[in-house]
Order: sequence, then C-alpha cells, then structure tokens
Amino acid sequence: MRLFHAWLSSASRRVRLCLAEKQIDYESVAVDLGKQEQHAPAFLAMNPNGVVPALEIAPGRFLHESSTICEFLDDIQPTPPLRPVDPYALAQLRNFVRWTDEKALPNLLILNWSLMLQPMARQWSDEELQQKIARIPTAERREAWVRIARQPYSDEEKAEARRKLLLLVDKMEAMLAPSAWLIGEHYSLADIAAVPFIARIAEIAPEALDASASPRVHGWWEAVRQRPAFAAARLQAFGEVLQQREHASTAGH
Ligand SMILES: N[C@@H](CCC(=O)N[C@@H](CS)C(=O)NCC(=O)O)C(=O)O
Repeated sequence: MRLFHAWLSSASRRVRLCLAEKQIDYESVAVDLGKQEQHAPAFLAMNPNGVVPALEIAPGRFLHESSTICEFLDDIQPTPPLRPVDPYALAQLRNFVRWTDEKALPNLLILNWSLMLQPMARQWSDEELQQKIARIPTAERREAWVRIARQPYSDEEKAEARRKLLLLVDKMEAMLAPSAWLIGEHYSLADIAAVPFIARIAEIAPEALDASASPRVHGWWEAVRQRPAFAAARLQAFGEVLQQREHASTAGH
C-alpha cells in the first residue's frame, strides 16, 4: 500500500494511527499542502476531493476519506479489531467519528491554516491566487483558500474556533464515564478519530487536559500516548515543525 498524506494533517494522522495499530506496512508519500500538491491532476485522480489522505490499496486502486479508509483497514486486517461487534455500539462509533469530521475539523482548520498556510498564501498575487483556486475541485475548499489568502481569521474568530474545538473534550469526558475508551471496553476507531484533535489541543490548550479539568480525558490521553502505534504514527508537534522550518529557511539564507 501507498499512503499519500501530510504529516500535520489530522485526517492523515488518523489513517497513520490505524495502519500502525494494524501493523500494516506501507510506503509513505508526503504531499506538500503549502504547494497545493493535493490539487494537482495526478492527486485528484487518487482523491477527487483534493484533500489528503489517499490510500493506494493496489496498483491504480485508491481510497479516500479517512473514516472510510480506517473501516476498510479494519475489514481487511481484522486483528486487532478496532470496531465493536454490537451494531448499536458501532452506530455510536460512526456518529462520534462523524462529529469529529463535521464539528471539530472545521474549527481545527481555522487554527491550523492561520498558522501554517496564511503567512504564505497572503503573499500570492491576485493572478496566482486565481490560478491556484481554479485547480481546487470543491467550492468549500475554494472558499477556504480564498479566505486564508485574502481575509485572515480575526483573533475573535480564532478564539471562537478554539472554544468550539474544546467542546470535544467535554464530549469525550462524558463518553469516558463507563470505560477507559470511548466506545465499549476496547480501543477503537472512535479513539483513533479523537487522537489527532486531542494532540493539537495538548499544544494549544493543555490546561483543558489537566487531571483537575478533565480527569477521564487526562487518563485516556496518557494511555493513548503509551501505545506503540502512537509513536509509530509520528504525530510531531506543530511548534517543533514550525521551528524546524524557520531553522531551515534561515540556514538557507
Ligand atoms: N473528510 C476528509 C478531510 C480531509 C481533509 O480535510 N484534509 C485536509 C488536511 S487535514 C487537507 O488535505 N487540506 C488541504 C486542502 O484543503 O487543500 C477525510 O477525513 O479524509
């Protein structure tokens, strides 16, 4: 298999975590989101939405949507199982994953893009921007790129995005009352879906994960970080990556 992904992307991280839990070997192909490699025709042939990740499961056969990819991986490699057998618990798992996609990701996007993409996108000329936008296949992402290039999110908007992202912690605190994991007794795709978001919250709002503020999520996060798959998935801190980039650009001058 070949995984086309970005190291800092939450959806990519989700798939890397799943591949690591399953101990499935794969070739890693990094896609540079800043250079819009995800909008190139060759990438759109793998994922028509123009976003990472895309997984090549056999020569010329591709899958997209991180939640779909994870369920596919759980089907083809059943051990360790990452979904409950009980249909009701499975439906709950899917609703939670959908919640992270629909409610948490858009808010994380505002924060991450402001940090990683806006400094570069604001420098594009109108002509460059038009050319780049023309390659983006979805209206939603065309708007997101125009927004980040021309109308940066205000501090109020970022604070609101942060507040909404943190609702995930409250949701998880409630879900973790009966067990150490989000759905049922075992680590599952629900936990995997949450990990990239909590990893980011650990950087931008660590106090939200304190034992005093959210004791169950605190314990969950400790347990997650002890899993060998967590290390294998390489969720490097944004701060570290930014520092490395800074260092590389000053070293080049
Ligand atoms: N629902 C998709 C979301 C994928 C997604 O939004 N990927 C982001 C990174 S986390 C991306 O590729 N952004 C670049 C862009 O929109 O141009 C999934 O779960 O696979």
